[in-house]
Formats: sequence, structure tokens, C-alpha cells
Amino acid sequence: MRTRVAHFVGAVALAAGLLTGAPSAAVAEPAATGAVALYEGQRINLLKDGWRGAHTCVVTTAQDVDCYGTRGEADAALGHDGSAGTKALPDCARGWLCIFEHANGGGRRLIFNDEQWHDLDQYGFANRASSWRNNQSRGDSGGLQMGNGQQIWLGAPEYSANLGSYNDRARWVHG
Ligand SMILES: [Ca+2]
Repeated sequence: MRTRVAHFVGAVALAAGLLTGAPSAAVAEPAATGAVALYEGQRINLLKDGWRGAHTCVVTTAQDVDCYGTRGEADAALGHDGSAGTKALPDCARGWLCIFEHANGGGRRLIFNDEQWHDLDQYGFANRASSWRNNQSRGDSGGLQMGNGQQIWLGAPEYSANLGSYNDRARWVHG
């Protein structure tokens, strides 16, 4: 019975970890190896090489990242007509969580939709996000975690054109 109880406690701890999925101070940060993306036929390391002029990088998974030189190219690749949306909204294809370098959807754009935390440093995007939009399925909240562990969540479909006191502080993102 002792064993069963211990097992049960372990399962709960594991489930709690999966539910929050949040990186904690107890977990060592991954080495800053950088995410590798395909851009204009070449593999670039977004951390070590920088974005090389790319405007939007699409993170399907940490191992499957595609970057595009313009907003339009990225939207076309995602089957999204960005010109159809209202200019008042940060532009973000349906099914994705978009974070932007500047307020109001300006500057470079990095987008996610998988259900796990990504270290923005790996994408050369730590402490850069200034606005975000969640255009995933209703109920699929997206999250940002600051370097100090603070988390904020954005429901779907919602957006924030200005991260305010969280501006340029996000270190992790959850799609
Ligand atoms: Ca910024």
C-alpha cells in the first residue's frame, strides 16, 4: 500500500507538471544552442546568426521552423490573407499565436501553435515581444512567461496591442 501511495503522489506531481508545463527555477535552462530555421533555402540559427532579414518565423515545432522575408510571404505559406483583416488588429493567421517585436503588431513576428513552452532566447526573441495575438481555436489560451517567472495568459481569440508593463520582458511562450 505504501508503494501505491507513493506512486499516486508521483503521478499527481507529474500531472501537475504537465498541466502547467511551466519552466521552473528548479529546472536547468537548456543550453543556448539556438533554433535552426529554413530561410530562403538556407538553414540559419536564429540565436547565433540572427534573423538575416526575415520578417516572420513560423514555429511548427522546435525542430520545424520556417522563416519568410515578408509578412505577405508568410501569410501565403499559411494560407492566410493578411490584407483582408482590419489594420487595427495585429495580423495573425487563424490557428496561430503570434508575438510581435513592436506594439500594434509591428516589427518582426514569431508564431507558434504547439502545446508546450518554448524558450524565446533560442529564437533570438528573448525580451523583445511588445504585442501579441491569439488566433488559435477558442479556448486554446496562449502564455508568456517573464524571466522572473511571472506568467500572463491570452485567451482565443484575443489580442493585446501593447504588452504594457510586460513589454520586452517575455522569455518563454506557450502556444
Ligand atoms: Ca519589443
